[in-house]
Amino acid sequence: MRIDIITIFPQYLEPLRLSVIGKAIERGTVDLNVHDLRDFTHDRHRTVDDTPFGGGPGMVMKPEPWGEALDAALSNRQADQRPTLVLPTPSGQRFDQPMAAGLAATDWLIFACGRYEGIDARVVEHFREQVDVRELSIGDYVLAGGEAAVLVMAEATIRLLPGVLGNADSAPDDSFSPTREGAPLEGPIYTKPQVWRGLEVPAVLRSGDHGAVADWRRAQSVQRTSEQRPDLAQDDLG
Ligand code: 6GU
Repeated sequence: MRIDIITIFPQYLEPLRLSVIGKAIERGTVDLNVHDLRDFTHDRHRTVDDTPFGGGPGMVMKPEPWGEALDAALSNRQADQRPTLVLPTPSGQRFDQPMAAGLAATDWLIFACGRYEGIDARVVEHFREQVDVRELSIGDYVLAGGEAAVLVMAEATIRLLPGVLGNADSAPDDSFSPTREGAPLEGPIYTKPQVWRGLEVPAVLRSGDHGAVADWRRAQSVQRTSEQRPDLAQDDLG
């Protein structure tokens, strides 16, 4: 999968080069290209923002650098390629696990990180012809810019690509995995030692009875979901 990220803070995205996501980039599972929006300005101050038409507080990102940056990212594409352009914004649709899976099923993502009050709306209007546009939010709170949200969405997406996770942390059991019907949250987990500071690992997990272990985990998961996320609980489950 190819991923382009356009930002005025390229260093903000460097954490993607760490750990399991970083390995996916090194192996070539992901072709990550981070672009500095200011490289597409032409004035001495490398200006990317201006005051809003109609008045109001804050600044708006100018369309010209975005137009050039997106033209550059889209250059040399094949006629049959239609990338998905993700615009992180608190006024977008809520990003969730099925959306991560949807993004992981595409072969080219472009993330456009806005700062200030946002990007001039004509940029999306113009590029809709060439890309599938998704305006996405990671939750109901306001960040200073899209970069932190792109770290979140890119990591959630990349870890779902084939070969990115080892067997040790498999995706099918994850919280929110579609296989966890009605009880999406994972319950408690334990490792050695069997007793730590007087606290014992639940006996069922050491019983060797796989059916009993599965039943116990399911019950824990149902309980956790109803306690922590009543909005996700399906109240007809044991
Ligand atoms: Cl995607 N961007 C910004 N700036 N703030 C957010 C967000 C995104 N999602 C939640 N808050």
